Amino acid sequence: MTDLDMRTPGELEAAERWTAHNYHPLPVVISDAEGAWVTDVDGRRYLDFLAGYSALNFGHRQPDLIAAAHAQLDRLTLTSRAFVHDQFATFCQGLAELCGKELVLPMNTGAEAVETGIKVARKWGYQVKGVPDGQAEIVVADGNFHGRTTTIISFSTDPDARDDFGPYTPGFKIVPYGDLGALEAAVGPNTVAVLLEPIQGEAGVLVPPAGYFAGVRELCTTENVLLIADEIQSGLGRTGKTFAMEHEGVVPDMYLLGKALGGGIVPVSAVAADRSVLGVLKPGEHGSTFGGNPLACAVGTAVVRLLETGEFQQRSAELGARLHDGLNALVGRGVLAVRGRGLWAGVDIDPALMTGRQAVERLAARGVLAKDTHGSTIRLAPPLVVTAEEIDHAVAQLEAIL
Ligand code: IF1
Repeated sequence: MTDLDMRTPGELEAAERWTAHNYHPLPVVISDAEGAWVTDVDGRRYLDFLAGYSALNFGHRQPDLIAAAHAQLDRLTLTSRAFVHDQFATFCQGLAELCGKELVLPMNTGAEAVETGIKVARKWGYQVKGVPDGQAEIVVADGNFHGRTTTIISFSTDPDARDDFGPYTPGFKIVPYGDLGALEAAVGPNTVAVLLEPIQGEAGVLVPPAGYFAGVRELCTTENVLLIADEIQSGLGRTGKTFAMEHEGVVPDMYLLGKALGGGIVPVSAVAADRSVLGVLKPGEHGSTFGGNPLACAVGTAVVRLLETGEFQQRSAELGARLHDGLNALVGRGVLAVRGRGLWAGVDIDPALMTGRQAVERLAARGVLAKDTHGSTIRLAPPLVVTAEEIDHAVAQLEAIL
């Protein structure tokens, strides 16, 4: 029992009583938040170094985003796509231009963007590439995390995400992440797409070898295969660039976006691609009740405006260097390895010292919120509004628990 367990028993017990146990949350009950800080029901403050798994890149309740949401709430919140609304084109154009793509298809959750990308790639394969019907193959990487739907977990290599959810969707090949040779061997005449995270988040913030994605890009171009980048967690400033793929100098055929696109306020996700790809969809072939709703578009447009300045990307690059310098100073002093880019780090703690869960419990007791991934690895991903002093403070707490 850490002294965390003694806190806020009432709320914890009620949550435990009335919900399915598909999570094992830290015993922290949050009631307020602003910027990089959250406050629990007892008034204790924590630095948020998870940021909603990168859904809170702009910090809690970023003023421009909240203002956009408030204004839209007082005008119009939902029309369905049976009609158009006055926020729709502005959002889709702004996002398409941010991505350098011709079209955008708005959805809600990341998994929906991934599912949309899979469906579009398959239809493109049949109608444009000429793959025989029902034979489309998509290559993915082991250690992937792309969401929790039955098709997506069909190609997961994580037993917790996959076991007992069969029968599984066919049409996927799994290759080692970062292994270009294995990918080349897996691509065949029926391959319609390669689906990859530019940096694997859940796997422990794994950055592939330099040159890997340049090779993937060349392979996909040569073999007429769509390169789909799942930037749902890595994108929108997290790694110091608008898209993590930019570090590799690579432009994918399709961006899958989510999390921070909704500013930490509403679920907003999207697929961005050129007409030659997204143009395969005709009316009635795909959709969503809330996809592209007025509130989502108003917030999404405000997010695009924040990203257009380049300020958040710059902060992530500069402060990310400070974070990684601080973490690397702990290697050999309880930390085995540090990975990541920008304000995103995976930290392997010596298993002899503690598990990842124990580490994040001890960090929480010292006022820093983070999340373990697997084993003794924790991920650190603060909002991009975090200050240098707050980064130093968080690193100092990690040093203290080691
Ligand atoms: C949970 C993980 C992170 C994602 C990438 C698609 C999605 C995600 C690269 C789906 C979502 C979330 C899901 C959330 C925890 C979190 C997570 F631990 F599950 F794996 F971030 F690493 N592509 N990741 O990271 O987006 O449908 O959730 O909006 O399921 O516990 P979503």
